[in-house]
Amino acid sequence: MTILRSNRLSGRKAIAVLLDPDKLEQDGLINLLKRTVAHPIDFFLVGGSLVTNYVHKEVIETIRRHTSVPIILFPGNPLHIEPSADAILFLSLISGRNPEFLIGQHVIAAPLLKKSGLEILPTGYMLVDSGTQTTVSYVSNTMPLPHDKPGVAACTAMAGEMLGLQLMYLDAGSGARRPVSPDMIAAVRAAVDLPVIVGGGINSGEKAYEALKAGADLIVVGNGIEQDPDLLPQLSTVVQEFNQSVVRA
Ligand code: 1GP
Repeated sequence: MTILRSNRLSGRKAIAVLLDPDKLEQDGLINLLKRTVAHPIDFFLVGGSLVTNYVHKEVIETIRRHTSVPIILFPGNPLHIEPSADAILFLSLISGRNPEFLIGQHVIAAPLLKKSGLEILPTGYMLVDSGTQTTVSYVSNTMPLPHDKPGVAACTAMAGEMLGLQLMYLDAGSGARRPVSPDMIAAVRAAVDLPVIVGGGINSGEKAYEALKAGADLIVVGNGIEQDPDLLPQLSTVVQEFNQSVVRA
């Protein structure tokens, strides 16, 4: 995923659509995949905190049949490793203080990942309070970063970068009522030289624009597109417009 690093340097923006294998229904997925031809995206993220079916492989096969968009796993735990994807976000939950999600699960996953052939993307994962408790905060038994403390997020990201993490992911949580604030995105962007991923509650073109303008290099959208497939063209256009201005500059 060197593209993410070169995007960070060039100022180009990217969008990923998050597919939660638990919520997918085959016809809806195929329609969405077909629409990404006319309304391009950069990545599919596949995963969720709780996955209750053995469908990762099937979902990945379906994506491959219809598009050539790279597929990145967004795992909730080592059970979600599926070698047929392209890459995996190797998440260290640095907003929390639960050793299981900072290093414990990683030890369990490491030998399988080594054999998998997946590209490993060491990622500092920061949950940000969105007003209600999220599944991932509950399952990981961690407290999210306070919504209005961009300085704490910036210091957390700096420490993550110093530890060698290569991507930073600010996540307000799936279906968050309020996304990560532009102030926090800007503070993290200024604090590290790494690509910054932002997700959770981005369910309109305006929110996508705000996140990108504040400094997100990659936005992740799940629920918004699940609930309204017509959001895809809007979001794809917002990203393309940003990138046209980069080319012009
Ligand atoms: C959640 O960042 C992702 O982990 C996406 O969130 O489903 O709210 O878009 P949404």
